[in-house]
Amino acid sequence: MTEAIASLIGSSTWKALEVHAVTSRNLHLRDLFAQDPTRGGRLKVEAAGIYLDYSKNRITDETVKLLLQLAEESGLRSRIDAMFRGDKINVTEKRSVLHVALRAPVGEKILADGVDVVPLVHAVLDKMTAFSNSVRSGEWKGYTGKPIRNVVNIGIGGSDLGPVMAYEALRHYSQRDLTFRFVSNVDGTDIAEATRDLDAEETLFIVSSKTFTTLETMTNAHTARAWALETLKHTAAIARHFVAVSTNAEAVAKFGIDTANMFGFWDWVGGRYSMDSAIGLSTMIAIGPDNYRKLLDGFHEMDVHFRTAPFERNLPVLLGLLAIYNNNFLGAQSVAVLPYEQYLKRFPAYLQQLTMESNGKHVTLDGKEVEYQTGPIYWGEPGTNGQHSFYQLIHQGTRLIPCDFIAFAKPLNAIGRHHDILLANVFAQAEALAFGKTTQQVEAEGTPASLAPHRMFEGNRPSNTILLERLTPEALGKLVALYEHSVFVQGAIWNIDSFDQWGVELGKVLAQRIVPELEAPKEPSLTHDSSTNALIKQYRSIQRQRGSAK
Ligand code: G6Q
Repeated sequence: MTEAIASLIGSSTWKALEVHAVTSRNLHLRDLFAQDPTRGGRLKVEAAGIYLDYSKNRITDETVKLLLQLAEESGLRSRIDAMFRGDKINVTEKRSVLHVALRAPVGEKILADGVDVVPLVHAVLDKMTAFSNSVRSGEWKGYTGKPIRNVVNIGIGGSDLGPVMAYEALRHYSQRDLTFRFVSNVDGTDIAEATRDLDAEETLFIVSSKTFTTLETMTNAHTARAWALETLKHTAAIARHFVAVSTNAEAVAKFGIDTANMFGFWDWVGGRYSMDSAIGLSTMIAIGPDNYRKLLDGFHEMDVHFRTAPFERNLPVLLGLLAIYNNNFLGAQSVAVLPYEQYLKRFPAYLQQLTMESNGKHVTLDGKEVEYQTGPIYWGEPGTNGQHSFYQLIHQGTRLIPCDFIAFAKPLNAIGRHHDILLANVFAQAEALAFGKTTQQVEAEGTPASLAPHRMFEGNRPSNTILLERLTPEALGKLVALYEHSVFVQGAIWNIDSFDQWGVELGKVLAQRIVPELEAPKEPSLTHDSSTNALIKQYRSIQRQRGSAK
């Protein structure tokens, strides 16, 4: 560990950034653009088919210089090398972090515990390919001899958000005579609604769970099993209608799934970094193996860029550093992710897990309380819908909310003027946020002075615009890898473990304790706090009033 990392806020660059942020407090994007007419063309990076315009951030060349210096001093370069080398950078779980190996081409060598994992990855990919082709072609038959028409992925968290997001994002490329559903919530409504109109004889369940012990997924999987058996009657049918994606062969076999139909992955793939592992089986069935390989190629292209591009032209590094500046030096508490692409409707939800589960940490790698803010809150919705909803607060509220606008120059559904109108809106929003509308401008339009404060826009609100050519499988891979690595950059500078998730554990343990208290036939003696005790009693009492109708 370098000295700079040992004391991030004590480092001279951190201090210089603090002073710089204060002295540039009165700078307005209007002035920055007026002073430098080349700014828009200069503060941008184009690489791997992505155009990132970061000129509408409250930054100067000095800010960028200091941020790049911070990256160097924080040892970012050696952190990147350590990840790609397979070092156990997930220190609290003593694991390598090698999602980059999931998209490495044949012939590349990436070691985990001295073993080259690339051939293992490709063996699973080949198995997924054969299976996907057999489902897509109708060759794979259900127990009664009918081909599969419905695929239901059962999983939660990292075993759900990536698959749903990718399916929605790449729906344009999907085999349209197959229906895809995703069940995650332990709320029975989720599985009930997902299965109510399906024919069990034509339905394949993919039980996706790295551990194969997650309460929600196992509960849903058992319910799905019972639902399937109502129609199929014979337990032998399970092997034709259930496959598993897991690292736990023993539990998979115990469930009744033939381990020949289990698709494996490894402990060096974190749940939220697993959408391109076997967890992507539903994606591959939907879009086909060729498109899936293109998705992996997109990821890989961004991996190579991240690993090799100089920091000043490195997309994930710049995106990560700008996020740090907005968060730690301008005090922004959240980031809005605003895709102007309807197919990316689940992208903000996916990013929420990726960013917040990774960087929502309060201690450094060596367990010391951090002295600075870590991961901001990520949220968002597709444009233009959000414009008619929460953008008001971003434009005229009291909080600073940096925005990531994501757009594609070419539409997948070219209908009339729709796409020009869509893109005009995304450019207009970034422009309005940056430049606002002065009181003078408002008054010049004839607005009475009393209304001018309501109608003026302060502007100076930062945003990035990420522009790609078209939403293809490659483009999605690049976009996801861009954010994965930008999360890494931020975590490396904050010196936190971006790859564990202990915060998810406590609730799981407590829920396991309460379940029997809700189900006990006799009044249990409760030893929680008085609020929890009262809630449990109230629940039981309402349940009793309803009699046995659970
Ligand atoms: C992700 C987390 C978490 C995990 C789920 C599902 O990084 O670890 O979201 O993916 O809890 O876990 P299983 O795949 O083991 O069911």
